[in-house]
Amino acid sequence: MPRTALRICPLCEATCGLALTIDGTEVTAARGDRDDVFSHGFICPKGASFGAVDSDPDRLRAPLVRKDGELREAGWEEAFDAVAAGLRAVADRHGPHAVGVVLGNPNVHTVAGGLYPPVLLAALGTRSLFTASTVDQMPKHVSSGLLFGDANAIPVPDLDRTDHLLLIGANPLESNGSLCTAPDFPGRLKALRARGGTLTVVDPRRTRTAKLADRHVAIRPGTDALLLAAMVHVLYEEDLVDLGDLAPHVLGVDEVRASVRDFTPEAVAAVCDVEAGVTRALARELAAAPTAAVYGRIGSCTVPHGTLASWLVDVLNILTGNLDRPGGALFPQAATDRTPRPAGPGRGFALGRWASRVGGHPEAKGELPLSALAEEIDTATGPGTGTPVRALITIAANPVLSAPDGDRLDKALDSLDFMVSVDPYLGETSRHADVVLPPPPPAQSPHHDFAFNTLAVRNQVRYTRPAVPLEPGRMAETEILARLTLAATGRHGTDPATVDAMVIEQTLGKSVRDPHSPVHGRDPGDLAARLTGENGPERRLDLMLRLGPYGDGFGARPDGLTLERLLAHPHGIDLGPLRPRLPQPLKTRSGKVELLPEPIAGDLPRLRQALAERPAGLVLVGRRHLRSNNSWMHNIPALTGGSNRCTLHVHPDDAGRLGVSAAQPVRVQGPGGEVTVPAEITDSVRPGVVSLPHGWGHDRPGTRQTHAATEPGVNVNQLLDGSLLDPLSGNAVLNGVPVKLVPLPATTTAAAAAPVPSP
Ligand SMILES: Nc1nc2c(c(=O)[nH]1)N[C@H]1C(S)=C(S)[C@@H](COP(=O)(O)OP(=O)(O)OC[C@H]3O[C@@H](n4cnc5c(=O)[nH]c(N)nc54)[C@H](O)[C@@H]3O)O[C@H]1N2
Ligand SMILES: Nc1nc2c(c(=O)[nH]1)N[C@H]1C(S)=C(S)[C@@H](COP(=O)(O)OP(=O)(O)OC[C@H]3O[C@@H](n4cnc5c(=O)[nH]c(N)nc54)[C@H](O)[C@@H]3O)O[C@H]1N2
Ligand code: SF4
Ligand SMILES: [Mo]
Repeated sequence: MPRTALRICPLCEATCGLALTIDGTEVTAARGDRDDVFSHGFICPKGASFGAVDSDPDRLRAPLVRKDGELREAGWEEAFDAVAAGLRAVADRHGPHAVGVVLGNPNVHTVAGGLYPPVLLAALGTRSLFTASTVDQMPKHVSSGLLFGDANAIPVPDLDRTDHLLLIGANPLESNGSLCTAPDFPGRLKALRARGGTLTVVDPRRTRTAKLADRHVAIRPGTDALLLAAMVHVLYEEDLVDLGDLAPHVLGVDEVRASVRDFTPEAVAAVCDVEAGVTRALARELAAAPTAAVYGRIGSCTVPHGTLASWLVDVLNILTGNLDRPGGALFPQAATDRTPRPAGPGRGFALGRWASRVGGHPEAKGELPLSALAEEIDTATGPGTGTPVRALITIAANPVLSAPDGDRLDKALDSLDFMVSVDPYLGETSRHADVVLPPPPPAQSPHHDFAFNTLAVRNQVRYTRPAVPLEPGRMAETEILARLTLAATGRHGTDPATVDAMVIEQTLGKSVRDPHSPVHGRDPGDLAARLTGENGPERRLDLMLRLGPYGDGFGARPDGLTLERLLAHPHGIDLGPLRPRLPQPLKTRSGKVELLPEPIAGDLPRLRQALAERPAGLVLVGRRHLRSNNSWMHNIPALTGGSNRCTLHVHPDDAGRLGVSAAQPVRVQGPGGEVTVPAEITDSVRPGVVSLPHGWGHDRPGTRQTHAATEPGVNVNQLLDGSLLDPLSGNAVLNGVPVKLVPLPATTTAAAAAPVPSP
């Protein structure tokens, strides 16, 4: 008899509740859970394909260990023996920084990724940490760190109550939203318009989101910081600055006025290709709206002035009094957040506490740029001290496709002394590993959104246990990461439960000493004994919930949250709309919002220089497709084909000028390399801009993603050489990259294309 099980979808940031139909151990259908307190039944094609994603026959079933150059199936004991030997040899010989760690995107979509990487990193003591954040949202972390003193204090647009939304470089109709967790983002945008609100979209492409907008501004890629600075200029010039209730919490309002003096709408018009009148209208509309929110995403972050653009997004929210008020942009409060401490000065946010060895890139949030991973492996000497990365741990990461210059990284990975990948697939990156540790498919894993609940448009909490028991021979990803931590740190063979016990003991030890904690002065041993849950990860979730802002404080607030209470609410618990929280979230040294932090002021001259730039030629931007997800979902037949293809979007004017016709192969040349790809002629890109999606290029030998290999596409990141970065955050520049096009004869296939001179 088929049964139903609930499971939060891990496939994008929207975190929809799914109702899975399960026959035996197989997921035969997935629909939206209508009773889910947050998603109310919404589902997209990826969620509807949960069963196909879960049962993909190419998923690895057992660990792989390299013997005589070949990866072969092995038992878990043997695999962890190899991990312990491989990692310890490098750490003992070359020191902790010679062991690198790469954390990829799916870590924010798993319980394991939320709980164990911090323990692993603390145990390793390595500074060689690289994550997907530096090809994504690091500029936002840096600007939040500088403005609010906390890199994770990211204001979220109050989608359901705002009167005016200004959306910059985001396409939630395809992506379903990012750094703004909102199941049915499209429906929420439609509701905004239906209640008389306005939607403005700034994007070089006329996306499905742009088509929904009242106004679409097709800006020249990479120039948003100039547009936003000009909007700030207009607010001052036309006396539209009005902080309202925020005023007592903000320092630096006059300093910002002076800092944007040069950025008049007229001065930025030619660079941005946005008429001065439009820029003024954008600023006036923002100031006039009863409530408004400015929200920027990928197109505002993965550009040369990513941190400045991210900063200006919040400067606009602040100067119009929209930060921290309903209908504006607010700080969510998740159930597993730490108990809020009383407001007051904090330790502030430090940037560049150390630098990368070869390129001298400053760390941000303890991370080095993913763009610099290859050089940290393949370059023996550099201005910094220390040794190259000789061993690598990758968890849920595929940087060979997602980071700049995969060919160089490919070679670098081959030269490592040892590499271990925690990954369900033998993919472009994991194929280099000496040991691959495959996590179980999602139906066999629990789910809770540690990260996304801190970015959600409504406070709520949900937890789903595995929908299907672990298959024989499988190991939970939580246990894989606990064992990996032990193996990497010389405690191989220890019971993995000791990792959770240690975290619980340390957390409780700190809490009972903290006068602001609800458990101040209590006995940590007694508290630990009260934790419920079937296993270590569940007890840790119980601990976080009970110590959190809605928690029962182990009896201090008897009606508060516990894991038991959450389990009694399988569709989740609604914790209400976002509420104003300032000044509590601020952790700057002043205890205020610091509107013009020194590193930002120091980067403004670079933006001033950009006023004079007039890029001739074509620039490249990316795009996402609703039925795709970064680099690992092209192996699911139900999610590929149709318009989900790796083609180069070219505007008809450019196609005419260059002699490119539909479906014709075109060689695209960038600073780091070239790819050959079929053209798709469409006026959805503005003239002067071409667009290629990322995550393709599944034609490397040694992978096992059979369906993906039949339509491999090309790796857009091969056009980059990794040298283009936003200097403050180390974020890769992935959009607005200059490229050249060479049309090739229609019969040319990508593999057979021979070099021809550039025009
Ligand atoms: N040109 C260009 N490049 C981009 C982007 C862009 O817009 N343009 N976007 C960037 C962004 S925003 C991001 S986040 C990065 C993403 O880049 P990565 O962080 O490298 O993420 P993915 O490409 O999604 O690859 C995820 C890996 O995790 C594995 N995986 C899937 N599920 C699980 C699981 O449950 N557990 C484990 N352990 N592994 C799992 C997959 O098999 C795959 O190997 O790409 C970036 N690259
Ligand atoms: N279907 C699907 N959903 C996903 C993903 C996926 O791969 N597929 N990936 C997930 C991940 S990891 C993330 S981070 C999010 C990202 O979520 P979004 O930020 O919404 O990502 P995109 O859809 O790439 O939208 C970025 C938009 O920026 C535009 N753009 C490019 N350059 C510029 C510029 O210089 N200025 C401006 N103003 N716009 C520019 C592009 O044309 C594009 O439409 O999506 C997540 N959801
Ligand atoms: S929108 Fe995202 S979370 Fe919701 S069903 Fe689709 S992939 Fe899953
Ligand atoms: Mo991302």
